[in-house]
Amino acid sequence: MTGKRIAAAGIADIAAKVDARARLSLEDGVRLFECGDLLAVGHLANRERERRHGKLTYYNFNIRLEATNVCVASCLFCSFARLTPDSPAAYTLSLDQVFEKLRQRADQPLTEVHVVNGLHPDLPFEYYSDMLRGLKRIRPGIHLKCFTAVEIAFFSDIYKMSDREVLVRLMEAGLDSLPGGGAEIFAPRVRKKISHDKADADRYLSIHRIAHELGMRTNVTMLYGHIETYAERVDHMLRARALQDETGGFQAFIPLAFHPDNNQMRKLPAPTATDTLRVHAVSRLMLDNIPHVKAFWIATGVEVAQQALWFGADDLDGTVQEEKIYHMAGARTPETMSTASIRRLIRAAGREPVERDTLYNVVTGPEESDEVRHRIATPQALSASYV
Ligand code: V47
Repeated sequence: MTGKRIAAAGIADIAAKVDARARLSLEDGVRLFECGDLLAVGHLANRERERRHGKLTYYNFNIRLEATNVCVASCLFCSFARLTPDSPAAYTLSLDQVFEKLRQRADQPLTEVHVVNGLHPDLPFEYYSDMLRGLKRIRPGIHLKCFTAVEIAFFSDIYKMSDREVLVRLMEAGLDSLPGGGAEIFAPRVRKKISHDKADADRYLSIHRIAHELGMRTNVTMLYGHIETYAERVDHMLRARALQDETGGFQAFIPLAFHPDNNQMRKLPAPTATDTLRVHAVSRLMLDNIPHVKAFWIATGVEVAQQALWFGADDLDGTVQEEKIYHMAGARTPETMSTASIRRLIRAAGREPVERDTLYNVVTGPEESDEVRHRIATPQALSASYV
């Protein structure tokens, strides 16, 4: 793309800042959202993506476990939560049922278990610590990325511990990192409306700060496409960037597209594909200190996730294998993708697939044949997967 087109798009000064490795401001971020030429914004983001990662695109071999959907919080965007244990469709798995989900995957070369739950008012702390211990007993080498900062805050409040104490005790039980969920939009105007009764932005960020101090890596998400303004999106990114300046502990920024089915914001339209591409691009440009931007294919849709690999994203998350939060909110993506399908989609987008573990160590590079690592995947697992 020529400098002429960037200039015609009105973002030549922002391009010059990016080239000079100067930081973009709130106003720059808003202008990138308002810019009429999406491809010009995407071009700048892609340059930054390629400067960091070339053509490489990361994914991992993981499973998602949602042990309970009972949740005392009443977030307007949520289609997953049930307020009380006796609400219709409320569920809480026994620890044996949780363990069985991992045992069933004994034949798969998984590297990560990602656990997210509702805020259940009646379970003992041991439910969570024994869950971690049991998962590690079944697969000692597996990385446990469990419990959002919002869950950690809830544990501190109901079990009467400090946030640090909760994190230390869960780490002793096997916790390896925190996922990025629960961030939503940090700006108080939005947060008060869409999720007024859970940890606020300062608490979320403080828990991530403590996790980083304790040596854990974490992710940070942003739920977009509902009532937030462009300035509130950029403000969210800047708050994540500021904490990253302090700690360096965030690995990935993950924009999460709002899904409107079966929740209290169902009258709102879902964000469009172009908005999704732009959010990934602006994230890449604003977050100069966070190494990875993830296009979570469950949330964006598979096809848009592929395009996002040219708009700043360098990661697609993983095989996932069972997903409730998005599918209860109307996602039409499959619930799982085989690693062979993920690698094929990445190659079809003109990128090079790299299987990583949670900490971005390379498990399988682009050059290795798909059969090498996945020959032990069962035929059932492959035929149940996407395409
Ligand atoms: O915090 C809930 C979001 C998050 C809806 O860290 C919704 O690697 C859209 O955080 N429409 C949980 N989004 C998922 C999450 C995540 C996903 C992938 C990777 C990682 C990671 C973390 O899902 C919640 C909330 O922000 N969410 N309901 C909805 N209707």
